[in-house]
Amino acid sequence: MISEKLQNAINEQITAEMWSANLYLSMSFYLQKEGFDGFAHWMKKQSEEELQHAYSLADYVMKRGGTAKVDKIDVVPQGWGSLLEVFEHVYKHECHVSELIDELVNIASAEKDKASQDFLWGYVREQVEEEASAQQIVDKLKRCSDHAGILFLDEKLGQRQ
Ligand code: OFO
Repeated sequence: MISEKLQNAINEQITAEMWSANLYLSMSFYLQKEGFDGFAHWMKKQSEEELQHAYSLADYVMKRGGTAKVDKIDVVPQGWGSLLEVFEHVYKHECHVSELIDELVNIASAEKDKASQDFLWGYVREQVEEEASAQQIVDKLKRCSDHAGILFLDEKLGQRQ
């Protein structure tokens, strides 16, 4: 059985994951409007992934005999100054989420809940990948010296499954 403290902390993370899903959906709409269909597609997939994270956290809480909850989701930003600014924001946000997940592991550890630590380590590992992929896109965008490079990247990111 999951402790109430960890259950509540994971429930907060469910809300945070749903906020992330909305953030990325908002970014996807912005990118689509700016004509970057591939970047918009990538971002929509990212939004879907965040929802999956929320679902899987909720499933875990329930599997451990707890109660999963969705709280109020705050509004997300609606506009950015450039393509690079969007992806710098993604990278910064993922670093922030990594800190939130680390804190969940700390709570599970303080509660001596081995199963939850094991489950949450999966999220820690996934954050490493998410930070890296956002950083890679930022780096590539910084290296694009012309419009052709950006269109090439747009085409590539549009292929995300
Ligand atoms: Fe939910 O993984 Fe990123 O934020």
